[in-house]
Formats: sequence, structure tokens, C-alpha cells
Amino acid sequence: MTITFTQPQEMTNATIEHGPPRLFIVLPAFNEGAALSQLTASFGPALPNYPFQILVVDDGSTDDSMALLEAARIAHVDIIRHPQNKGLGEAVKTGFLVALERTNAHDIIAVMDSDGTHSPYLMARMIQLIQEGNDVVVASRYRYGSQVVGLDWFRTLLSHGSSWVFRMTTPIFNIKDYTCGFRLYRASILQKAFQTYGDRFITEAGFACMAEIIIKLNKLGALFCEVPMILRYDQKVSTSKIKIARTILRSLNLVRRSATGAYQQQ
Ligand SMILES: Nc1nc2c(ncn2[C@@H]2O[C@H](COP(=O)(O)OP(=O)(O)O)[C@@H](O)[C@H]2O)c(=O)[nH]1
Ligand SMILES: [Mg+2]
Repeated sequence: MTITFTQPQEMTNATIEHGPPRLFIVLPAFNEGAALSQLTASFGPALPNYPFQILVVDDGSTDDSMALLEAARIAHVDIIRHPQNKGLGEAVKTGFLVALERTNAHDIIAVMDSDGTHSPYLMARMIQLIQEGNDVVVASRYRYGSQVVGLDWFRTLLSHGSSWVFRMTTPIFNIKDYTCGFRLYRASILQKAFQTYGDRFITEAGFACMAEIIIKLNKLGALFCEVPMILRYDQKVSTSKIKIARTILRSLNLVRRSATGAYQQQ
């Protein structure tokens, strides 16, 4: 893993000890083209006067996304590079670990898709809900007010099916969306997760990591809530990276391991 700092660091633990929680935004990215730099540029207007730092985890992109991002010279962006593609789970793990090196326990770590389908303008409400006492806030496709625009019928069916399977087999209070990639976490709950599970906190290399994270945090007693999100899949320019068959198999395996208590020993 190599880390490239495109901008000087402006936030340190020492400088903002008693201020509002700082926000570290992890963007796992693999071949997202211009969508990535457009997204990173939109956090300034979406979060005026709020301290944030963006950590792009470039997972071996082979397109022009990183060149475009560097050329844009957007403030508060660091790029962490995996020389080769390792998958979404590894990218999220890298993002968490780098963010945790820089955070205090009361800071906030966000993760969202880099494909321009998640709105940074939802972030302010999610921050508020962490400050109100939640440990994890999920941008959800299954709440009153949620809207999913442009997702084809097959992905829609899979999305509802996976929500149903997880809710039936692995119920978590307040959670309907186990797989959405847009979430905010209190840094202290992620610290606790790495202390408890060590390197085994995230073992799923692919998209099933999202359900794995939430199931494991639930076992640690995390407090969850969801906010309705508008998923703009119609604005997605890049092709989806999801490997559907593999994600279904890994998710079912997760459910089985969770039900048999396999995670308790890890
Ligand atoms: N770092 C990394 N990110 C990935 C990989 N595959 C997908 N992503 C990112 O994970 C997010 C979700 O992927 P996406 O294609 O948007 O999935 P979809 O929205 O479910 O169709 C996006 O930000 C991708 O760039 C990967 O192999 N490595
Ligand atoms: Mg996406």
C-alpha cells in the first residue's frame, strides 16, 4: 500500500481536541473515470464549514480516474494506492485503517461509493445522527422517503431479496439495508472492532464485506440507525463492479456463519 498526499495535511489530532467530530470520508475506487473527481469536488459545497478529509483508496485503477483526480487538485484529498486490484473489502479495510491512524475516538469515518450515485448532501443529516448517539448511520434504500432511480429490475429484485434474507436470518435492530456502501461510523466502534476481531474484522474481499461489517459491529453492541437515501443509479457512468453470483454465494455463507456463531470466536 502506498500513500500519496496530494494536499498538505490541515487537521491533526492535537489541533482540534475539543471541536466537533472530524469527518474522514473513505472513497473506495476502481476505474470510476471522471465521476470520482466530480464527487470529491462536491464535498466542499455539501459540507460548508465542516472539517473533513477525503481518503481515496485507489484499488489498482487502470483508467484515467486518478490522473483526473490529481489534475483537479481538490483540497483535502489524499490518495492511498493499492498497486493491484484487491477488491472492495480490502479497499474499505485500508481506508478504515488509514483513517483510524488519524482519528480520535469521537471522530467520524464515512464510506460511500465513488461512482456519483450517492449524494454528499445527505452527509450532514448522517453526521447529526452520529452526534445524537448512534454508532453507525446507514443511507438506506428501504425507508419511507427512499428512492432508487435507474436500477434495472434484476438488481432491484436482488437488492430487495438480500434485504429480506438478512432481515429474516440475521435481524439487526433498526437495519433494513445490509448491503449499501454509504455509511457513517463513529471511529470508536471501528477501533473496538479491530481490537476485537483484528485482521479478521473484514474477511470478505468483495461486496459481501458490507454485510459482514454490520453483522460484526452488531455483535459488539453498536447502535444503528438508517436515513432514507436517493440512489441515483441513472447517473452512473462507469459499469458496476459487482460480481453478482459471487456476492450472492458469499452473502449466504455469511448468513450461515453468523447463524452458527462462527463470528463469536474470531
Ligand atoms: N477499491 C475498490 N473499489 C471497488 C472495487 N470494486 C468496486 N469498487 C468500488 O466500490 C463502489 C461500489 O461499486 P459499484 O460499481 O458502484 O457497485 P454498485 O453501485 O453496487 O453497482 C464503487 O465506489 C467502486 O468504485 C474494487 O475492486 N476495489
Ligand atoms: Mg455504486
